[in-house]
Amino acid sequence: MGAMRSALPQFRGRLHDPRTAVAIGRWLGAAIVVCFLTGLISHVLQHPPGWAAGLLPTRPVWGYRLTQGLHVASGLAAIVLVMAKLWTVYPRLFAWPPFRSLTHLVERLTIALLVAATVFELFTGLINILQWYPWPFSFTQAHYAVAWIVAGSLLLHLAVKAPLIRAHWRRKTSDVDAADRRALLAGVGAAVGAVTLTTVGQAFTPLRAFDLLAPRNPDNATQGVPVNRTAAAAQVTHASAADWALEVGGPAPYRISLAELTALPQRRVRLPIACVEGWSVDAWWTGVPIRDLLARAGIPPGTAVRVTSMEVWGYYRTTAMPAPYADDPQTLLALRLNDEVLSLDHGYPARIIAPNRPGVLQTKWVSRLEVL
Ligand SMILES: Nc1nc2c(c(=O)[nH]1)N[C@H]1C(S)=C(S)[C@@H](COP(=O)(O)O)O[C@H]1N2
Ligand SMILES: [Mo]
Repeated sequence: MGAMRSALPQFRGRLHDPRTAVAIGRWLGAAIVVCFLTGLISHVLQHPPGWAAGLLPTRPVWGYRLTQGLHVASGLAAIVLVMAKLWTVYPRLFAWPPFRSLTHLVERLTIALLVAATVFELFTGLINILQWYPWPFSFTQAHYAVAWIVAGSLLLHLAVKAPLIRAHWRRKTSDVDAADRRALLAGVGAAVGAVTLTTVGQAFTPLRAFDLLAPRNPDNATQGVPVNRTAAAAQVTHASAADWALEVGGPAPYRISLAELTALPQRRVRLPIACVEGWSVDAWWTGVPIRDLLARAGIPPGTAVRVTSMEVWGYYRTTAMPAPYADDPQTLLALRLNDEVLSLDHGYPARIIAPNRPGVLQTKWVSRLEVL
């Protein structure tokens, strides 16, 4: 035992202390809470449980833009904060003996779980906003499930450490390391600020000029809007769009050509595309309200519909549109974007645009609407 102990590294740095861990932990905890709650909102909007589908709010129209912008921003900030927090506490990895009692062992294992789950969430989230999917599992399912492990193990961690957190919540006037600690915290704060400032412009467009690190530059876009899935990737071509007609299934099903759709009363609305990956831009959309198209097929208000795309293959070839969106006068089968005919990449001949909805559900190249 003695030999083992002397073989372990010694740590003399004074900021590996509980007060520093608590000071950074407060910010990290806040980032994780914001990230968890906004992630939950995103999950419910994308996969509403049956009873909730009819209750999804379509206002404010920028709601998802805000919550998903916060989700990605708080997740990116948490990467910096986790690194600082782990630096503060890592000497404890070398504590000897590794555990003093069964409770102490359980406590250490829950911390291991918390760290592993948090690192998994931040890493998969970061790679996802870079649109890189190197793993065999479904990102959304795994990211959602592990979020609950983070939440559970964080609650346990806070409960176990409550006395320590309480004891170190306030700065002690007698603290000799206060100046060093202030410098460390200022550095961590500056790093979080730098990461936020250089990425948040992807959703919060007034800061667009500083958006140096976010993977998508909103200026590098057609018709003023970035493109996630291109027509080429979806195997939609101008030739396949040429003999296009929209099919609407219902009690009185019908087919309608692009020329006929264009001749129907149009509505022009300003709505954001708010991608799950955190970028977002406002645009003008012009088209026919979905509820008018459904009414022509004899579909009553309050009906959920299935939207199908001409896309040959893809996770979002068909999407479900709950009744609140189908009924909303701002939900359009859009034919124009920023006053131009939709480009093929933006969904020509026709796409969905609905208020307060994740971008993945704003189906492009729509070919069919029907009762779900
Ligand atoms: N048919 C279809 N529509 C789709 C997608 C898709 O993969 N297939 N991707 C969605 C995603 S993830 C986003 S963010 C928006 C982006 O729309 P834009 O390319 O016009 O900006 O389109 C959505 N519509
Ligand atoms: Mo997206």
